[in-house]
Amino acid sequence: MRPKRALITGITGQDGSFLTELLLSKGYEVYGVIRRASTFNTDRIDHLYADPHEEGARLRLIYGDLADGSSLNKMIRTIEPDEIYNLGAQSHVRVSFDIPEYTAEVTGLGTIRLLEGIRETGLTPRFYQASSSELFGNTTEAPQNERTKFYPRSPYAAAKAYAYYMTVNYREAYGLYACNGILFNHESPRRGETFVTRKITRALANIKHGRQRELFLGNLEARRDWGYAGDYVEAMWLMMQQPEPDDYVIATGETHTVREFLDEAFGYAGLDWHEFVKKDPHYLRPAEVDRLQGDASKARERLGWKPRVGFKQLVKMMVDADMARVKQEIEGTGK
Ligand code: NAP
Ligand code: F7E
Repeated sequence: MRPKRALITGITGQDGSFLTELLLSKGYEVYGVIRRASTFNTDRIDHLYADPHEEGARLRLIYGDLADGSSLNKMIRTIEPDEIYNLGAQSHVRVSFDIPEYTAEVTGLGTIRLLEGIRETGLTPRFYQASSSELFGNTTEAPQNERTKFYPRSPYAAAKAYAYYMTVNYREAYGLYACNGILFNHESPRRGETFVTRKITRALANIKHGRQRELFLGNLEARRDWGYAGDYVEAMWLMMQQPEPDDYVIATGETHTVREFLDEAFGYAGLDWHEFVKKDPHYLRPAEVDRLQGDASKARERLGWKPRVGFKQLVKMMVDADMARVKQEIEGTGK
């Protein structure tokens, strides 16, 4: 029997790298979609990548794009995956206000291109859609669960809402095993540098080592339910192993402000953030999501999933990793 095959879009991103590690550890063959870029963009998965000609190499990277349906169709037809994880997206909420049309194209329509690709081939891979707590947006209900009404507050969230409903629709209309993981914010040392947690821990490490004096931020009062990405990819996999497809909220149940993240991170490094942080309206959003807090009881009961890493541990992990990285850079360059 051949090993299970997974196709992952967004493999070069934070979640793609953790999911690839998990699936390889479970014996899967992993096929990852990468975009052509003018510089290398595979640093998060380079440690996993073996020479494609090497016998037994179980991670393969293929050029494609969520904006290019023909590349996706060809991949599905030739790879014949058992599971498809759609993690690819223009995933930055603030940036989605600057490039709303492109965000809709990739984050929204990219999903329908994959779903149609599956339908046209007549294959029956299981399908995971990376849905987001941003769907809840301006809701007044707390905590949010699978029954909470959506109220998207950005082009990103509106594109994710379209993708969410198309995933449900293909499940109901065509009997596809398709599920939405409605994941609340999840972070790690591999988090993109422009998301607020990583922006803070990276700047903190530079400040501590005398390489930066100021950190410019937007709204410090926003509340998020921050978990650890390594825990959350396990939930993705579990959703894909059930007798029936369904949608699940994945969250820690705790909520903290950006200000509390600053307290925890700078406090851990023995610094007072008030001396370094400056407000910059550039980082405010035309419409903000003020408060998110998830209720993952359904995932706990049906999937047996629960988060292992708590808020303080997550902050420490990210600060330690950025401190180590900056130290290494300084030792390497002498600056
Ligand atoms: P990320 O680090 O920003 O990674 C996004 C990935 O999408 C990258 O691999 C990127 O490739 C790829 N991508 C972008 N445009 C693409 C296109 N046109 N065609 C194909 N691939 C494209 O995001 P993440 O944090 O890992 O999140 C993974 C998914 O979960 C995303 O869909 C995100 O919206 C969603 N989500 C994230 C969170 C969170 O807190 N992290 C929570 C809920 C949902 P390049 O490397 O080439 O740019
Ligand atoms: O912002 C505030 C900002 O960009 C968090 C994506 O993975 O999670 C992520 O979206 C909060 C917001 O994440 C800065 O206004 C203050 O209230 O880290 P973020 P996000 O917008 O919650 C969801 C679940 C996703 O699905 C998305 O893909 O922090 N904030 N000052 C700032 N945010 C940023 N980025 N930069 C600042 O300077």
